[in-house]
Amino acid sequence: MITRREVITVQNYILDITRRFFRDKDFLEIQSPIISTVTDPCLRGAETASIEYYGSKMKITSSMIFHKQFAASLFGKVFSISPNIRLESETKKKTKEHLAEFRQIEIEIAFSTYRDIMKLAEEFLVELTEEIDKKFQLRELPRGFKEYSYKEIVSKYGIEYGEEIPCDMEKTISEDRFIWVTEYPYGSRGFYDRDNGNGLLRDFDLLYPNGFGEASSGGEREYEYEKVKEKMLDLGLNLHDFKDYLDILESGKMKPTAGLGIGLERLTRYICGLESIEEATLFPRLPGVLSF
Ligand code: ASN
Repeated sequence: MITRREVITVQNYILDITRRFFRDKDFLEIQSPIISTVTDPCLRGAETASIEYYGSKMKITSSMIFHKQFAASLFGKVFSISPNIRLESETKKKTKEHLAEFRQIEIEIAFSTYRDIMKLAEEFLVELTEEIDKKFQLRELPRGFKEYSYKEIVSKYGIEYGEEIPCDMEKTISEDRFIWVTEYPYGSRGFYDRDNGNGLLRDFDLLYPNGFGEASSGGEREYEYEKVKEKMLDLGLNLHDFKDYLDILESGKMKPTAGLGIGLERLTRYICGLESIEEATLFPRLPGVLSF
């Protein structure tokens, strides 16, 4: 049995390795805002939260995707350990992989492709695994990766084209190595995933080995004002809600970027082999549960 103290010690080490890995590659660490006029609305079923702010409303960061996109446009290569709030439905409690508050290791690079990001993520996860193995006697952690296109997955597992891969299905798909699922169909993801002009997106998800669920998602971003507006309207979003973000795009300050986010508590759960995400943090916020 691993104690909570040991879990948090491993998590400290994960954060040390993460910071060292990205700093060695000339990334700048960015501090994410916790509140903003704009945050990611495309949360696969979860809702964003907001607070009263001097008589108006500000959103609580659900993902710093737009801020890291801008930070990478300014500085080239950035990363962040960023807190997120997502109001998941209470039924998500039983997946053992959802928290309403969690942290992401966020990475974003200007003028890069989703393939560059996948390569970097593999390098990072292999190095992390090796360092953890050297330091702690946990369990055998696989190093291998395999890629399937989203199209291959839906035809192999009978998922309806365009639908998300359900959480329990991710366990069935899982192998004794990491699995990339690439190129989701246009319309199935956020407006910010860049499309290749052929109905597919230049994006990916990454699943942990051995049934530990989703590790990451990411891809190339849309950054052109007209295109983003058009895709927002397609999704039925109100452009006015995204004014501050759209103003940056219109100014031409947003560069083409690509990146990904890796949930810190899910990574900790996977590395430590924990049954539930609840064990991967000292102060878990399970969907619907009020807690200290
Ligand atoms: N972090 C994810 C990404 O980089 C986005 C998200 O969390 N919604 O693509």
